[in-house]
Amino acid sequence: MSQKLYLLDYGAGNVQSLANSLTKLGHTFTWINSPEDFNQATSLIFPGVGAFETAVQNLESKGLLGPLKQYIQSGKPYFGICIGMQVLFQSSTESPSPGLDIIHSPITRFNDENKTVPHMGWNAADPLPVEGDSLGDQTDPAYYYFVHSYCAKYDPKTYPSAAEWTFTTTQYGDEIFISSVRKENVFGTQFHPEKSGKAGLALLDRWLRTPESERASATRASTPPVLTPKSKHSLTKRIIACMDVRTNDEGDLVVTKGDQYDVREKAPSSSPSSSVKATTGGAVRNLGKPVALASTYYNSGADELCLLNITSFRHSPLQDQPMLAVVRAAAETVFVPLTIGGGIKDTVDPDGTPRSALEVASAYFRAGADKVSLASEAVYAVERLLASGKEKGDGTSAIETIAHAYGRQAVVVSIDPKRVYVDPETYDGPFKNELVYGRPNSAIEAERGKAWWYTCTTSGGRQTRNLSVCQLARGVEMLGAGEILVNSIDRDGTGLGFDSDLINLVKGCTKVPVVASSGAGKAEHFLTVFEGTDVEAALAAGIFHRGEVGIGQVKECLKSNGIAVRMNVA
Ligand code: 1PR
Repeated sequence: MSQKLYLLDYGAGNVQSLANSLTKLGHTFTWINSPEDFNQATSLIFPGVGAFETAVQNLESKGLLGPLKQYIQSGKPYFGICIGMQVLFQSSTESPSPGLDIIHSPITRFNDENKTVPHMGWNAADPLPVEGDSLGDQTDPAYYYFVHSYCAKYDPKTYPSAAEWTFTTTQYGDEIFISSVRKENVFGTQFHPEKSGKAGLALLDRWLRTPESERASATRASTPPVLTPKSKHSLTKRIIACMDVRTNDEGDLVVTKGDQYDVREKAPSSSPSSSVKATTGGAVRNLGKPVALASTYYNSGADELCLLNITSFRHSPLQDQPMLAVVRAAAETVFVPLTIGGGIKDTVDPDGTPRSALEVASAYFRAGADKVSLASEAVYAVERLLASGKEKGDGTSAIETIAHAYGRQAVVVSIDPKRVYVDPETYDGPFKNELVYGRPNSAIEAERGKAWWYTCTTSGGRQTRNLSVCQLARGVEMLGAGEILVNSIDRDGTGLGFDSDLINLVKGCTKVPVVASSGAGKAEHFLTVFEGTDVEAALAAGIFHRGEVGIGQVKECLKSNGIAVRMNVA
């Protein structure tokens, strides 16, 4: 009998990426639309993205939770991804709703005392031996993309049931957790194979090409071993390529790149005098087409991609939004995480239909985005939070509504800070505890002997607010952001290197992962930022777009200096 592959979508999160992966691999599938569809399926994949509670509640409200459990218990092959694996467990401390209790152990939160949470990025999956299982033949651990705050602990003494199911384990900080389960007809991964580049696609393909009878009969080999944490985990530093997208003067959507956020060519002044400085105001720089560049960066080993709609501070309706088409097309060829930013806010369509920020974000997730990034709205939300004097938001901000539905790991806050230089002798303002002092021997002349604090801006640097980066970082974490992208208007496009003072300042205020951005001019700048700060990822735009430095070159430089990166992506 030929395979009838079904996919389960409970309506929250990026399931499009899995669909795109399967199409790329040449597998056909049908979506589960009703409880009856489970009877037709001979294989089922559940790409659970988002938050445990939303997943369980949505499945329940659609009448799919019971049939899902019956399907799994019927012995037909099942592949659960992320939340699709977690629902197999008894419970999750993320949610009062119980899981399916097929594995009698809880899902609990990572300890964030000594590490950032969520666990986000590429980490190794170390196989435990499974007898007679071709999926277990892999000897080298492969790197896969993880993004989660909750996990099943691998601890055979406390959780013997979960250990029995364990197929691979992964270490984050000093915690060892179950990164995939495999028993009889069930396979589940905490990581996202559909977002794990070629290694992930190969894993999906192997499962789908293994005869269904074999997939339905995996057995464990022996008593699960007790594992002790290694001195260092294998989570790699991420290298991200960012594309600033806007319409140029001819009306085409292009990737552009500014110097300190000015994306127009420098037009020489009409004055013949050489003493007159060049002025701005030329054409919008065009560095390529977003979808083609995204595909190039994926193939050259980028660990993540970021697409920013940089003119979204203008009216940015959801209806006929051109960035949605860009995301849809990029997601067909890119199988690493995609972050989309710009315009994630309440808006009104041309026909007068109001669209909430959550609706806008949902449209991007459905198109194939894995994370959305908010800049201006995040500043306004923190300003409201501080004005309220409360320790917690009222649940209505875009950060809160999106994090509630999709999980905080899906919400990035992009900060656009600018330096405010002050006289350290006389400055007595509210940000004196956040002052940064330029090193006397700084290579950047303008910094020597100066002091400054970092203010937040909105609308792509056009409006300066009386809010510091530390206030913003603390505030957005409180509201539910899962990652902070730290740009620098002073360094953007300068090639002078990342602003490590700024990154360390933000890092010191938050427990969520931080991405360093702005100023990369050579491969060694990535090394400097990873050696000089604890940042989890570094992002660049100009040097990649202009072909001055390749992603592979950056990774070679990091690897040869002992920084863990994901190599061998071909
Ligand atoms: O306010 O939520 O609609 O989001 C708008 C988004 O667009 C923000 O994330 C903001 O950073 C971005 N943005 C707005 N205007 C610009 C601009 O350049 N005129 N781009 C802009 C910001 C900064 C980085 C850049 C790095 C690396 N670009 O994304 O890629 O600085 O550059 P480099 O390696 O060449 O130095 P909202």
